[in-house]
Amino acid sequence: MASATQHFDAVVIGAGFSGLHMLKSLRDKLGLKVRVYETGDTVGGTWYWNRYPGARCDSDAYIYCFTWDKQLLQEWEWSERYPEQPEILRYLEHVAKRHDLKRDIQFNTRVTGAEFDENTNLWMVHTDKGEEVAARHLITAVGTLSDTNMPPFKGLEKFRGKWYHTSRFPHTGVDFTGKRVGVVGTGATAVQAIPEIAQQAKQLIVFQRTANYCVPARNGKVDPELVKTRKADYEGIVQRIRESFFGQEHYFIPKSVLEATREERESVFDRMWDAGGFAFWLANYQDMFFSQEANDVCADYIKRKIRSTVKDPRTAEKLIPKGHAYGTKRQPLDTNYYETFNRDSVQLVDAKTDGGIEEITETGIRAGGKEYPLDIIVFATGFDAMTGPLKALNLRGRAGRTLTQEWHDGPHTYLGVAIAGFPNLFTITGPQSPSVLSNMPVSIEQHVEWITDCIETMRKSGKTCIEATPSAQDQWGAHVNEIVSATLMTTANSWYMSANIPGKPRAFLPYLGPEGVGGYRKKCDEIAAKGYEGFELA
Ligand code: NA7
Repeated sequence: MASATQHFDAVVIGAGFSGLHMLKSLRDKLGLKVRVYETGDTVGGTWYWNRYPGARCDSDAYIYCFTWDKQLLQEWEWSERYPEQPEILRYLEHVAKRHDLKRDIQFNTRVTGAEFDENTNLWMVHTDKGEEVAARHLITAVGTLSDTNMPPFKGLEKFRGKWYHTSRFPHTGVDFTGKRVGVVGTGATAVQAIPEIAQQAKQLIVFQRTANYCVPARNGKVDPELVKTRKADYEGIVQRIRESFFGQEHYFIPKSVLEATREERESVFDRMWDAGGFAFWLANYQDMFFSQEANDVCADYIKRKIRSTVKDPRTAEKLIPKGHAYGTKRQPLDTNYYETFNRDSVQLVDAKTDGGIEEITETGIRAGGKEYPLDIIVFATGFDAMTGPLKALNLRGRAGRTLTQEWHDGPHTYLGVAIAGFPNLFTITGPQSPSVLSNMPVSIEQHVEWITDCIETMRKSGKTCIEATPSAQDQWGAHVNEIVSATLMTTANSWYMSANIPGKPRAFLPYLGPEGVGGYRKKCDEIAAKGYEGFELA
C-alpha cells in the first residue's frame, strides 16, 4: 500500500468495447477517478488484435455498437451488414475521441498482477512498466476470447516458412500471393479467413479437426430504406434487444419442429437460410436445442446444403459435421466458405478421414503420415475462452488466493460479474454470465450499467467493500449448470464446454437462459433492488 504511486477509485483492465464504456460511465456519470490499462497501442480490444483476412463482426452492425450514445446511433453509417475489422476499429477510435476517453487510458501497458489488501479494501495493481497503483474497485474488461490458444504442435520451431495465429495477425497484413498456405482450424475465424486467403494463395490446404455447421452470412450493403427505418426506431430496437434472449432481434419459433409439416418447415428453413446471419441458429424451432430428434431435422437441412454446394462428394462428406448436434458449437457465418472447396487450388485434410496433424516439419505439416509442403501456416485455433483471460491477470484475492486455485475445477462466480474471495472486483461479461451466448455489446452494456449502479450505491452509503458470498456463488453455479444440462449444449466438445483446451476442466462457461439476456438483466436488477442480495457489503 505504501508503495502505491497513485490512487484511483477504479482501475479498468482493457480498452475494448467494455473498457471504453466502463470508463465513460464511471468517469462521466459518477465523476470518479479512473485509470484504464491497455496492452495494445490504441483502443479496440478484440478489434485491435484480430486482423486476419475476412475478420468482421457477425452480429448485424446496427446492433453491434454502443446504444448509450443516442446521437451516434443516428450519425454513424456502417458500410455493410457486417463491417470488417478496420471499420469497427475506426468506430471505437471515433467513440474514444468523441468522449475524450484516451486521456484516462494508459496504452502499451500490461497489468501483470493485482492483490486485494484486506486492511484497506483496496486493490494493488501492478503493471509491466513497474508501476503499482491502488484502486477501490478493479474491473476486468479483458474480453472473453482474448487469450490465444496456440496448441504446442511438435516441431513448430523447425518450420522455415512464416506462421501466424489469427488473433495476433501482423498489423501490416500478410501477402499470400503465389504462396502455399495451410490453415489449421475450421471455427468461426477460419470460416471467415479461408475464402479470403484462397483468393490470393497459389494453394490452400485446410486442416480440419472437427467439421462445423456453417450458415450463410449474406453480407452486403443494407438497403438505405431499412437503415432509415431502423434509425427511426432505435428506441424500440434497443428495448427489444435488451429484453431479448440473445441480445438480437431473433426469437425462437414457439413450436416443435416435429409438429411442423415437411413443407412448412422447409419453407421456414429456406426463409432463415435466405435471411442469413444467426437466424437459422437463434430463430429456429424452439426444441432444436433440447431434442436430438428435433435437432437432427434442422441439421439435415444444412447437410443437404453442403452436399449441393460442394461439388466433390468426398470433400462434401468430410465437411459434414458428425458427432455433435447443430448449434452446440459457436455458429460460424459463411461467405463462400463451402464454395471455396470447389476451387482446384484448395484441399481439405480432415483429421478423421485423412489423419490428424502429427507434426510441423521444416517445410510444412505432416498429417496422417503425409507431408504437405507449405510457405505459410495460419493457425485459427481459437482461445482459452472466458476463464483464460482472467486467470492470466494473476489476481490474488483474500488470503492471497488465486483464480487458478479457486477455479481448478471450472469457474465459480456470482452472476458472472463477481467472485467470492475477490472483493471489489467486477468481471464484465465474465464466465457464467450470458456473454458469448449473446450479442456482446448488449451484455457489456448491461454489466457496465449494473456495476456503475452498484458502485454509486456503495459510495452513497459509505461502503468500501462488496463481496459475493460463497453460498450465493454456489447457488448461482448450480443454477447455471442445471439450466444448461437440460439442453444439448453439454454434449459437444466446444469451447463453450471448455473442451478445446487439453486439461481444462469440463465446464459450461457462459450462462444460458432461461430467459436469456433479458431474464438475466431482470435477475441482476432484482438482486440490486434487494440491497445486493447474495453480496456482503461492509
Ligand atoms: P474456435 O471456434 O475455437 O476454432 C478453433 C479451431 O481450431 C477449431 O476448428 C478447432 O478444432 C481447431 N483446433 C484447435 N486446436 C487444435 C489442434 N490442436 N489441432 C487441430 N485443430 C485444432 O476459434 P475461432 O477463433 O474460430 O472462434 C472463436 C470465436 O471468436 C468465435 O466463436 C467468435 O465468437 C469469435 P475443434 O473444433 O476444437 O476440434
